[in-house]
Amino acid sequence: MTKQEGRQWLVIGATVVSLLIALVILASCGGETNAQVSGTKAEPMSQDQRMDWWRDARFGMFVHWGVYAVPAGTYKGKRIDGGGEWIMNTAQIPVAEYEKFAPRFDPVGFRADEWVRLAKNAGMKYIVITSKHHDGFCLWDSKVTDYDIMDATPFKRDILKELSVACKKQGVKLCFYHSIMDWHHPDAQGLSYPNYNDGSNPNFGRYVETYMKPQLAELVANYNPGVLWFDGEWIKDWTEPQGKELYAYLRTLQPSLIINNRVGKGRQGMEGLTKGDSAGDFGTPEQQVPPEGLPGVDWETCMTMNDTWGYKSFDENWKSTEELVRMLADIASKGGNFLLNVGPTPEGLIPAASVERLEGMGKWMAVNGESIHGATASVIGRPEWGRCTVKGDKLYLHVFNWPADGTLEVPAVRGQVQRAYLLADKKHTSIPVTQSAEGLIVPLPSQAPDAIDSVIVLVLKNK
Ligand code: FHN
Repeated sequence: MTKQEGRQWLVIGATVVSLLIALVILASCGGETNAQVSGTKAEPMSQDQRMDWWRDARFGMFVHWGVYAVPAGTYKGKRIDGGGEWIMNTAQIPVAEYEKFAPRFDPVGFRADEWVRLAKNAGMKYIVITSKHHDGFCLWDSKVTDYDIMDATPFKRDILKELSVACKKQGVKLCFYHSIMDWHHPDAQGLSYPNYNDGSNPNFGRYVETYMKPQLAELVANYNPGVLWFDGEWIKDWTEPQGKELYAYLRTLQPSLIINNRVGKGRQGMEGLTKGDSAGDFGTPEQQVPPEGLPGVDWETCMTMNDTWGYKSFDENWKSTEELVRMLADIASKGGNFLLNVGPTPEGLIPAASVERLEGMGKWMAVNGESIHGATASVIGRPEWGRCTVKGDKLYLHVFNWPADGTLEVPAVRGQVQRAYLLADKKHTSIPVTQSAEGLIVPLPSQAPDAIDSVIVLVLKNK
């Protein structure tokens, strides 16, 4: 029997085993696909219980990393447009040619603990890393392919394993971005590549059942991710019924798993919000923030720090720390999460410009993090001086533009203000707030505590 035939029997065996495991879990949950199995008793887990940590987190790190970091945006002397992670398709690199980047991917500078500490110190509560992007290369030791970090590179270390250990140690949730589209696999878009969207592959179902689902079962079983962040769902081969089936299957593997709305076909382009009853737990606006808050809707904006998701050596169009802090406050004031991207280098380092911005955000979060973590949407709209977030009996006024005349006019709030203070003032010295016809007048010191976003706390008599 050849290695390939042996692997096929192995894959079929793996599929049967994963389906049997799913059936056993399903049976033990009494058919509850949404149940938390602990011990012998299935405890139902509501959507709110599952989403609780995610809604509290508000801020996460996106990591786009893979063999595309080796060319770093340049191929045959030409700089490519668009994302560095798209270089294979953008430069129309043949599969066999692109595979040659894998033996050159040897990120000896990678230190999982350092990445996790950088995210945690920035105030990020979770990390979403590309387990597999559209190019099909896998960042973990997969049993169903050799096109992975263990078999195709000199590095031979399981990056996802090392990150899962570091995240567990530091109390950060590890999550995976996983592309449904796969330009490498012959049963997926590898057959018609570089045309990845002609929906022509009669074997796509085999790719889903004997490759994609066993890989997802590996990721869930071996690393227990908090979120599976799907992407590449827009291809003709993939359908909403398949998305719903995959969502239900994954829920049987891990009842607490959170899954984004790109598991199905429900997102409305880059606006990312879900239409109708399509599958997924949260909406995924990309490179944009919804103009208004969306009461009762779970959503997360994903954003690059420069213009690329995957590393490009020459992309220096960085957003400022000020812009990123205010974006975080804006998103939280609308009830959303912020997933901010880094694109590590082929050596395994997070670019210095990204580190600088994350450290700057961390400095602000160290003083003001309580106004973001666990906060919900504004109850006073979007005042022209800044934003507002809410948590329990507190309103957090994020003042971007400090009033020159020393008084801040705040729209009327429901409930009586018990006291007010500057969040940066460790003594919480009371500020005398007075009522006006339009709302509240808050007298302020001439100097803003923070040039980017100074937070004033209004404590209400009740929630
Ligand atoms: O094609 C991908 C792209 O490379 C990147 O991963 C973004 C980030 O979410 N998603 C897709 C573009 O919408």
